[in-house]
Amino acid sequence: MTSDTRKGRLIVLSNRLPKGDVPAGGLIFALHEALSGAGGIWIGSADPTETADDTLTPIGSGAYDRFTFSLTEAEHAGFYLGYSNAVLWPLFHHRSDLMEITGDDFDAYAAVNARVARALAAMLRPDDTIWIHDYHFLMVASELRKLGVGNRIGLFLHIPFPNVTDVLALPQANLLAGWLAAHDLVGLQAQRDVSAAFDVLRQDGEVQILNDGTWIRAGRIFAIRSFPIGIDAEGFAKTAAAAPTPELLLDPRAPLLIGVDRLDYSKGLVHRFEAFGEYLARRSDPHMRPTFLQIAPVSRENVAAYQDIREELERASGSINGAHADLDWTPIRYVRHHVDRDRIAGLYRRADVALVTPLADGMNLVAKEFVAAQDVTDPGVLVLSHFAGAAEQMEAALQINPFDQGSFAEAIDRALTMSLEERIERNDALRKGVFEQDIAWWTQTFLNRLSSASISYDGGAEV
Ligand code: ADQ
Repeated sequence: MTSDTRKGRLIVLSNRLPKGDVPAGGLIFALHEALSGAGGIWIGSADPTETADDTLTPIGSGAYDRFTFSLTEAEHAGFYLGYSNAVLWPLFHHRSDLMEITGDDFDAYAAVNARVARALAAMLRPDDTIWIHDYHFLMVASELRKLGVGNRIGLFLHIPFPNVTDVLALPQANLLAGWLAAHDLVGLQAQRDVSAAFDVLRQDGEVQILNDGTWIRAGRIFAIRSFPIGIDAEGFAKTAAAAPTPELLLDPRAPLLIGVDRLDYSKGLVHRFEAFGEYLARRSDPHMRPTFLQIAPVSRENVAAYQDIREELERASGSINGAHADLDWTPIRYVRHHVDRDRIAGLYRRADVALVTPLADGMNLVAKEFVAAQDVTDPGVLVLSHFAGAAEQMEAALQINPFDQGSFAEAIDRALTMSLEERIERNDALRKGVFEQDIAWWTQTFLNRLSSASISYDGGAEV
């Protein structure tokens, strides 16, 4: 891994930021490390209050300083629950049918983005680098440019990029190219996202592609590339190896499948439950009685589409268990609360199969965590959807189409009956990628690319 070549402070903007101890592993820890290296600032959102203004509130300092920007309850509803999570999130996950478009929500989004930009501009030094995270802040860079800020600005989008026809469903579709072009570097998870972004940019009359593959709009050159996010593979592997055997009240030899997701319609949970039901109905070995443990804590409960998915899932698990359960066997165990990382790591290691089968997902870190957690001498099998960004890197997984229930069910059967030799071969190949392109690799690759004087092109991807 190359070291960070950036000069000056790093300023990170993300909706969430650590308000207390920084958790080991994961994105938050990687950003904490990057900030600790050169010193810098981390800005995130405060809990909503009655009034809001342009000042940033310090919430802690050390190797770097942490601040929050303020927002009112109404802005939280419009900026966060509304435009971010009920417009951009469904749109970028190819679910424009779930968008709840209101002009007020966009106004709140624009106002919060503009306020964050003003607050940021007031503290900037000329050699600071700004790293913006995710869809909550698509307009911050263009607001900063309007204020005359010439600093390097990078954006990393953790979710998929919508295709060109999806984007037409956004009332602000004509503004998107301008928002992107205000950055120096836009990082996306997968090469397919880069292709989608290129298609969208080509629709904009003012954007031109340059010979080196960068883009120019209104005199500004910018680049769009993929930087597939990784995990703290070493740390996670150690946690999994040290985790106590999970208390599942299962026969230790009974096959266990696991799913770990936020409860979100993009994660394909209903399709997954139904495919497992179909597998049970026509499994090759009727004596095999596997248990599928799905951990899916509720998220974004104030957005209507999230209440619907919760009800659908409860119906699906009830009917599958109703059809197949026995006195000593519950085929689906559905846990709706948060489970500690250590226990999740131990469950991954105990599991024979992981079902990571989203309908759309930027990357999906669970796929990588499952691989890192395995015992290399007797590993489990990763069943992975083509629609997770991780599918581009994880070719050795058993890849499936979650919309095709029959072949999905067959893949579950195949995973549960796979030979030790094939499991080891696949796991070794997956492990190599997960350990080489880990979270530290991702942070450094993005920041080095952002700081390099001439952003060059060699195919649109870092891999
Ligand atoms: P998420 O949609 O949150 O992230 P994911 O990548 O799977 O999805 O990350 C979830 C993280 O939370 C994992 O570390 C997982 O272990 C943990 N987690 C999930 N369910 C949990 C549970 N029930 N209990 C405890 N922990 C749980 C977004 C994008 C992804 C992208 C990431 C990072 O949607 O596509 O991979 O950001 O860029």
